[in-house]
Amino acid sequence: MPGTKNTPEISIVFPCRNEQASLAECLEQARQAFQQQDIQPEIIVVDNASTDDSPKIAKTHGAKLISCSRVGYGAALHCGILSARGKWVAFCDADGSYPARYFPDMLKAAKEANADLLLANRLHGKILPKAMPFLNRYAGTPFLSYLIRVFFKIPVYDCNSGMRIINRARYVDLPLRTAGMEYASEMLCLAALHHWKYKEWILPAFLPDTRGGRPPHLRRWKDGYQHLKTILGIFFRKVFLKKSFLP
Ligand SMILES: Nc1nc2c(ncn2[C@@H]2O[C@H](COP(=O)(O)OP(=O)(O)O)[C@@H](O)[C@H]2O)c(=O)[nH]1
Ligand SMILES: [Mg+2]
Repeated sequence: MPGTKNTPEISIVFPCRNEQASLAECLEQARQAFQQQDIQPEIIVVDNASTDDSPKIAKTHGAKLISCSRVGYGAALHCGILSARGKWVAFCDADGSYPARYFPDMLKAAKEANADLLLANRLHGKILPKAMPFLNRYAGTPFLSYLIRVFFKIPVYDCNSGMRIINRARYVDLPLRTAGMEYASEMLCLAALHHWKYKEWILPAFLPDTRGGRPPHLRRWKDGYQHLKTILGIFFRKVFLKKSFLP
């Protein structure tokens, strides 16, 4: 059976900060979807800053709870992925916006394509009303994705998608530095420089989050600027400072 306790076929990492309203459903969806395929995933919740019941919920639902000394979306994911043991590592938000039940389909697609990184593209799939702000959907994400395509020659069309599957063995070589939301773009730029096999998979449905009343972690302008700075910064260091970014 793929995915024994010691060597899981896949680990699933949920970065989590105050997601008590949605976390349990994410964990159960992921587990049940893989159980139907007879796969036992390792499930990890990285929670370093919650003030609500998220850590308790993670434990109750059998997830491995990890803390990370650096705060931020990127820092949390980086800690979680490095501590994962699966051959593949999948991750998505714990706010209910990405249906975790699609992970087995993504794993199948990643294997078929022999991909190092498979990204769930939301913009080419169905986006339910209120799931994504207008500016993010029609301006920010398409523009940043365009820059990554042009500068790094990798077919990225939804650089802000937080639902991905990666080959863990290759991940450890990426010189990732960012701790915030811009980690999403940094990973793509570095994956291109490391000649990863990159594939996008169309997400059938991107949903309005179910995080209840908590305010969003994403600050549109500040985080958008950080994405831009990260993309241009890597490009500048590569082209003008001749940095290789390879191990
Ligand atoms: N552990 C941890 N998780 C975080 C942090 N910031 C955001 N997250 C989680 O990262 C995911 C993405 O954040 P979210 O607010 O949904 O961002 P958005 O989807 O870009 O609006 C969610 O599951 C958050 O709970 C953080 O500082 N630490
Ligand atoms: Mg989210």
